Order: sequence, then structure tokens, then C-alpha cells
Amino acid sequence: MATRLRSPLVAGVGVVALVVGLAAGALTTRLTGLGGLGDIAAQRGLTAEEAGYALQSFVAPGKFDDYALVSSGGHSGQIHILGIPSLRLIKTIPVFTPESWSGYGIQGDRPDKVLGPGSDTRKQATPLTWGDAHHPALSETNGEYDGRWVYINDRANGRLGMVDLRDFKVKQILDIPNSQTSHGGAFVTPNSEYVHISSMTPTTEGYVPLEQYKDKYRGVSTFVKIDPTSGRGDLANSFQVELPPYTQDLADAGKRASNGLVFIGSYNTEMSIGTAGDGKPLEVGASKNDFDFLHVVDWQKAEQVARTKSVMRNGIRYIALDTVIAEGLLHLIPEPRSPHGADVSPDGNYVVVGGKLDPRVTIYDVERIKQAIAAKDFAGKDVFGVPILKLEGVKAGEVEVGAGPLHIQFDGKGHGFVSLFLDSAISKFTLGPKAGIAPDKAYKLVDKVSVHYNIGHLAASEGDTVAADGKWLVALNKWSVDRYPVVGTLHPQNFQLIDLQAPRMKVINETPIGFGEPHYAQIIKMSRLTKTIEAYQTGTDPLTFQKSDKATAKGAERVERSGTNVSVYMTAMRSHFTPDVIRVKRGDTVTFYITSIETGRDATHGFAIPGYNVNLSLDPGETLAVTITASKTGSFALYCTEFCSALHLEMQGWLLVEP
Ligand code: RUQ
Ligand code: CUA
Repeated sequence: MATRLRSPLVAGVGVVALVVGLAAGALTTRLTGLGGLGDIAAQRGLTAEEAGYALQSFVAPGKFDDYALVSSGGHSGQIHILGIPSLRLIKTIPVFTPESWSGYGIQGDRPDKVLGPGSDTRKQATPLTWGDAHHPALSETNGEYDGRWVYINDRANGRLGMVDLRDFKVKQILDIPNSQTSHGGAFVTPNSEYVHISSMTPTTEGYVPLEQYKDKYRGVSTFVKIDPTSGRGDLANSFQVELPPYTQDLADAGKRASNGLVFIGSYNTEMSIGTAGDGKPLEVGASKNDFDFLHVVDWQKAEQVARTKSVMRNGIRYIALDTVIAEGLLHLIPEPRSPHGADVSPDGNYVVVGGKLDPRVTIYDVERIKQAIAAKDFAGKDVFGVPILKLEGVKAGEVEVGAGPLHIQFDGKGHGFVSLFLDSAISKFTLGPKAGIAPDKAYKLVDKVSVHYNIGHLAASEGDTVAADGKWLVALNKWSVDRYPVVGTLHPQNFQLIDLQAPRMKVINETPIGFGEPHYAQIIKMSRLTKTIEAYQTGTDPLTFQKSDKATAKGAERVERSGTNVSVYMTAMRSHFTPDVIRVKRGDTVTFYITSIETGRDATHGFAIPGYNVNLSLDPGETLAVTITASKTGSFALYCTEFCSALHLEMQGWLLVEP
């Protein structure tokens, strides 16, 4: 079979020509000519079209995918990395949630260095061990992904996680002050100056009766300063812009023509408090008005204002709403009923909003927005005094796309793609002349493809950067009805891959997602992930990437005791821990500083102590610490959890806790 597959014809014509041939029909005769591929397709019950899809999305053993899909894991609190076009799962990165394979947050009774400080207990009622990871944001340079960091918001608790793409590990969870929830994030500005995260449900500090919602509750848009070297959020140089108590939703940072602005959609500009108000549920109260407001925040101006006219509020510079209005930092634009996504086109000239309860997308012209702001050409003000631009003055066009438009992506060739939650479909439409579309072709629906079912977000290859390349589109479907065997009552979500280079959009591959609910995802070219390391320099503290002062060289292993504090300086090397027998007394505080002195990739060890809730992943070169209180006497058979070598099972030792 292998020789038939490797026929000269297959090698010569390449996949595209082959797919055309396959799709052309006359399956058996045509395919038999291709060295027996037709026989294989027939044996497997594949149509010519399906066989073509397989060839387009199959990545042969040992070969790499061209793109990485960086997907949020929703309330699993994680990030998942999948290959495109194969949709193979490559890696899961725990962010807001402990995960025992990588030892994240499973470190005895010692608070983890990232998860622990990731909860501000002045703000949270209790230290948090989960988060609702919604929108990953890859860092950018000149509006293109630069492969350095990825940020993700915690929808539930108003936090921001930061992952370093050198080792794909979370380095920081920042609990955003004055923001109980978050949705309009994470979105980076084009040179990763800031990562934007805005609140979702407006809140207030402490308890204020819900009846005072309009007067006392506020939204907030946070610009977290990114440290240009470490990628960490730097609260001291960050600032917040106070917003009216509308429910701020998805946001996007302007780029190119719109650089310097951030756009945030909103709903519930009715300021309904649900049954606490008129007795009707919020979904009724929040859907009354014909329009909600697209917020336009001038972050470059706000950056200046934050220096002189902000107040410190819980450790961050805070620009109160009256200052925001007086300084012209915020403008509102009507947007059709209860919108969801607000996305900026690759050229930065257009902002596209999906209407959720409106069958159209509305396309705004950034230049006209800027002109209207400069000329103070307002339709009026909202009840708080925030100026409202005239819709007709800034609207470039609208396209009827189908039921339930949510999120928008772009191909960089003048097209937008919008997910349709109610239609379970994706519509493709044209932007306007500033995106290279002839005036008579502008703002038109050009294609539509069905997906299964209830699509939320969608992700195009590099589709939210200036380098959108129009190759692939992934539908992140909430329901997988009929697609997979039933494996219990909690069903997987469903990712579907769409080829954007074919004349019509086509679903060519799909995969169940059985590990939490992805919201947004971004697709980055693998070739941009150039910072990734295979192993650490020996003795590296993975949090700092510096040599750890606890790193232990081979031969320098030791146990030090000072009163009841015991420090164990240990090394791990195939297939032993040194020292491997640790004797302590009940009640001692024991800290293990373990250095993997492995240098080769994949030579990972684990370090588990039964009964003490300890498991570490010791990647090659890594130095980690874990502290336990030796509260229980006994002989504990510590061992390596990672199958590291032929003598992996022998990689064990003893923690002896003497009475
Ligand atoms: S959400 S399905 Cu991004 Cu949090 Cu729209
Ligand atoms: Cu080391 Cu198994």
C-alpha cells in the first residue's frame, strides 16, 4: 500500500491538483489512475469530495502542522493548542486551574507561585482555583503576532493570565482591581503596549443596593501595561477608564488606521436590573431598546490623562467618568440591538459589529468616526453626558447575513466572516473600498456555509492581525449534536475547519473538544513561534528564566537542617533522585529544592509524594521547590511520575517521617 501511495503522480501533482481531480467525480476510474488511492477511498467508504478533504487536512506522521490554534478552554480555566489543518491537540496549558501532569498548583501545602498571588483576597472572597478563560490574545509587534506571549481573561473573576511562549507556561495571573468580571479582553494593542480587559457586568465596591445601579454601579476599561522584557502586566503603569453601567461586551483594539482606539460593544444600555426592577427577567429588560452603544475609547489620549488627572484606586490609576467625559476619552455610537462582537478589519479602517438580535452586521468607518469626534458632530448625549455620534454619519454599510450574528473575522482580502449562532452557519461578506472592494461590490453577502451546531466564535488564520492571510477558518461550535458517539450526558464541543481558498467555503475537517468550553481562539503561523525552547539551561527558575539560587549541581546535593526547618537540595537524573532517602521528624517543615540535571528534550521527570498532595513536573534543566509540613509519620515512597527511562520504575526513594 505504501508504494502505491507514493506513486510518482501523487508526488508530482501536489495536493491542490489532486483535490481538484478527486472532486471532479468519476471516482474509481479517475482515482485508480492515481496509484490506487481510489481503491483506498472506496474501501473506506469515502466520497471523492471527502477523500479530497482528507488530503487537504491530513498531516503525515512526523510532519508538522502549518498553524497553531491557540484556543481558550472556557471554565476549564485552560488554554489548548491544536494544529491546523490536522486539528490534532498538541498541548494543554493550565492557567486558572490546577493541573497535575504539569504539577501546576499541585505542590503540597505551599501556595503555588502563580495561582496563589493570582487571587487578591481583598477583592475575592476566597483564593480561587478556577477561572473562565474566554479570549486569548497573542502579543503583537507592528500589528503582527510576534510569538512571545499570550494573555487570557478570566470572565468570572476579572483576572488576566499571561503565558510565556518560550516554555508555554503561565507566569502571572493579575487580579485586576476595580473589575469584578471581565469580557472585553484580552486584546493587545498593535505593539503590545497594553493588553486591554474591560469589565462585563458593572459592579461597585462593597455592597450597594441594586436599586442604585444607575447611580453607583460602573463599568471599567483597563489598560494593563505590558513589561516589554518579561511580558508581565505592570499595574503601577496601567490605568483604568470608568464607563457607564452598560454591560460592556467584546472589545477589539484598533490597528493601522484605527491605532490608538479601542472599541467595546455593549448591551443592556437599558440598565435593567432584572426581576429586582420591573419584575421582568433581565433578558426582557435588556432587549427593549433598538440600539445599544459601541464604545470608542481613545487610549492614547487616556494614557496622557492618566498621568495628571487620575486618582489611585486600589493600586491602579483610575480616570473617573466625569474626567473621561471632560477629556473626550469616550464616545458612543448606536449599534443594533444587543450586539456581541466588535471586530476591527486588518487595515484598521472598519469596525464590524454583529447584532445578535438583528440579522445584519453593521460596518463603521473609522475615518468618519475620527472626523465626527474632531468636529463634535454629535446626535446628543447619554444620561451620563457621554457624547453619542450620529449613526448615519459613521456607518459605512450594513449587510444582512442571517440569524444571530456574533463574531467577525477577516481574510485580509476585503472580506469578513461572521458566525451565526441561530442559523448555525458562517456568512462571508465584503467590506468597503478602503479594504480594496469595488464600490458596486461593497457590503454584500457573498457566501454562506452551514456548521454543526450553534457556533460561538470563529477564528481565521492570523485573521485579527494586519497579516490576515485568508487560508483557514475554524468554527468553534457549542453543540456537537449527531457528530460523535454519545459518551455520557456532558457532550463535547465541536471544532470545524473551513478551507478559505476554495471557491466556496467548505467544512473539511472537524474534531470534538472534550475538555471544557472553548470561546475564542487565534491562529498563528507555526513559523512565528521562534522563541520556543526545548529544554532549560540547567538550574533555571521557570518563573524568571534566570538561574535559580537554589539550583543544585551534581555532587552538591545535601540536606540542611536549621531547627525544625529542613532543606533538601536534590537532583533528578535518569533514573534516580539524589539524595533518595530523606529522614525528617514529625512537625518539621521540609522544603525540597529539586534540579533536573537532564539536558536533552523530553527527558522529563516527575516528583510525587504519596499522601502529601505533591506532584511536580521537572522538565529538563528546571529547578523547582515544594514545601510540606511533615504532619503525618510514616514511610512515604516518593517516586518519579513521568515514564522517563527503562528504569523509570526504579526512580523512587523514601521520605521517612519519624515520630
Ligand atoms: S464570548 S460566543 Cu467571546 Cu466570551 Cu462570544
Ligand atoms: Cu524519572 Cu521516571
